[in-house]
Amino acid sequence: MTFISQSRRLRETPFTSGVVAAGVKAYTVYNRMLLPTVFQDVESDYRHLKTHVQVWDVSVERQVELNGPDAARLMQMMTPRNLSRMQDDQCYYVPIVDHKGRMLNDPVAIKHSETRWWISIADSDLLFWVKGLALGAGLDVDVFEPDVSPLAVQGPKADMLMERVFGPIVHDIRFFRQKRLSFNSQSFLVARSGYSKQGGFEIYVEGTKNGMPLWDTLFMAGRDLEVRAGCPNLIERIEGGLLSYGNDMTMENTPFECGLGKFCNAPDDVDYIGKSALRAEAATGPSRQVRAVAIDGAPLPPAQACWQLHDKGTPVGKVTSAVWSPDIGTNVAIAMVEASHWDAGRTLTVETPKGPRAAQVQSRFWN
Ligand code: THG
Repeated sequence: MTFISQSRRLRETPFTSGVVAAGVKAYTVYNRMLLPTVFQDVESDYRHLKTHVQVWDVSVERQVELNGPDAARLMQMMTPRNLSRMQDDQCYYVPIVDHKGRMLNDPVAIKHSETRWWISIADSDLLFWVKGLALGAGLDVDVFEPDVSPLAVQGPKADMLMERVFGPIVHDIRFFRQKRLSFNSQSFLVARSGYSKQGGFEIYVEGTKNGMPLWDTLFMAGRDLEVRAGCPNLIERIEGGLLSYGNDMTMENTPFECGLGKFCNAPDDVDYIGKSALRAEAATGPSRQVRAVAIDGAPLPPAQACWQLHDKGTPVGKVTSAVWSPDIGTNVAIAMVEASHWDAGRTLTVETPKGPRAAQVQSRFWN
């Protein structure tokens, strides 16, 4: 057993004391911060998430704020998703691509107004790209990381818990919409979103000092709901097909390869970085794409590196995330599969740390 040394570079979050008191057992590093990955064990965390309600410290979802007259223009420059009809209370899942149409990040964009946006980033240093674009294009916009830390409330009882803390207004927040709700003498942006398929909210906590009072209130209010500290769950997110930047996609992949083609919908008259590359790929279709894959046999350990997929020795892709699912009763996986072999029902072979296994390409994920 080895440990990660703490230092200023590996940042604490406003909720670190709560996470530690709740008995966090493992972390990963994400945006140079600690992201909890296990509280009890991955399977009991999973069962609890699907049954009750959890509070997650997802401060690692750092915000890049765009603030100024050119904010909306800068936002549309960076994504192939059509932002022209986005309302001031909406959140959009947006591919962010480079000039070759390759994924730099897959964040959630939050629109406060035409002149103020947050980009809630996945694990890559998007701030540098955004600052560089604003400077290079001579745009009138400030780009910075504000003191904002998302706290997610996820699970079937999330609405009940949130109502107790913020009032019945929470029921009026639709999927991927947000409202500003008051708590003590503050107000926080609250969205119906989160990195699980169990439903719930994300509270964008502004001000580090405001973190623990909200955390403590949620736990007190949710005692009889069996609220627990939790975190994005590997089993639940693979079943649901929620992609993880750096794992299931990298800077090598395009949005079409990631199955995010439906978010490449900007009309012809809108310009954005990577447009010509993405239009060319839209015409031919991608040569490989993300697929749900079921892997036969006994429970597999989580994938630490890609596992090669092949068809009688011919390489046809790779498994990028995999884990045993107690509910499905098989190993569930996310893979990047070549077009020649991506049809549902195909049986391939995957080279796992436990040896070769049969792997069936699925028509969709498991939710
Ligand atoms: N919430 C917020 N920020 C985030 C994440 C989040 N930043 C990092 C990471 N997660 C970004 N990646 C994702 C991946 C999937 C989703 C959100 C962010 C997601 N997808 C839904 C789905 O696939 O069913 C809905 C997508 C849609 O239809 O718009 O929620 O979780 N704040």
